[in-house]
Amino acid sequence: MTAADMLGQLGQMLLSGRIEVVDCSGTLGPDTPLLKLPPDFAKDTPKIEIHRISEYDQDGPFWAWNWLKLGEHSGTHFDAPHHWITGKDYPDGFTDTLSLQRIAAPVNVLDFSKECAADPDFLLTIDHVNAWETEHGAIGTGEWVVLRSDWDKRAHDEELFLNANETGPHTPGPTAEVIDYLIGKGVVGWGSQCIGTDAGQAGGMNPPFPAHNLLHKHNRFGLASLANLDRLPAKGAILIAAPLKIKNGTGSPIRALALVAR
Ligand code: 23J
Ligand code: MN
Repeated sequence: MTAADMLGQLGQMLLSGRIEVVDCSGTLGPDTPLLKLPPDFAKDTPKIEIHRISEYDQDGPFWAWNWLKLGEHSGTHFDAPHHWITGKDYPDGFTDTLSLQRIAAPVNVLDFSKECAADPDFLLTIDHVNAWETEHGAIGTGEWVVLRSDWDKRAHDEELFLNANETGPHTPGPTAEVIDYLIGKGVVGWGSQCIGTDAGQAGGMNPPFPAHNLLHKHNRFGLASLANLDRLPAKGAILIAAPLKIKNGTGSPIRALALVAR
């Protein structure tokens, strides 16, 4: 069968619903949880604002439209390599220059939601990934890898989502060793259902924020605040994570789409 035949079949399967488009994004709005940096860093990303321009009124009798105040790293979003100092020199490391061919790829969904429920500081190790690969199959070159923590079920409440106390945020994430291992496998990127790609306590790791540091150093991508990973199979879905084409952008909110066979 030719690629054109297969694409035609894909079209028919989308129309019939045999391939479902699963929404892996959360809602963007004033209540969307946002990262809070330690107070030694003065600037945080601003709260999202949605301002009405008009809604069939004297400012626009026949039309409704809004304008937004929105940080690049807000809600379900994409981290481009230029976001981190280790990835600053890639010409194709910005939202407007990265390769779109890379961002639509098979996705490996590592379900450690039970472990994350039992321990909010759960860290994914190489042993966890190796056990997952033995059960579900090898992670391949160019693929996405996402940690299913079911943290999206907390996203309605910023305090619950950030899960911070006097010792900082307590949310699951990867060890540096896992990120190195996945980079070695050639993955396109790593995704989390928490506020960022790194664990809450990742500032104290070596290197600090290993997902950010290592992924972007190797021109790989990050995805944060992913939703509905509980609706994806361990293997077999296609994830499309397309950032807005922001000029020199370091990241962007995304509408993350997963194509899933039903
Ligand atoms: C800025 C500084 C530190 C971090 C982040 C942003 C993120 O997690 C992000 O949204 O990329 S850790
Ligand atoms: Mn980010």
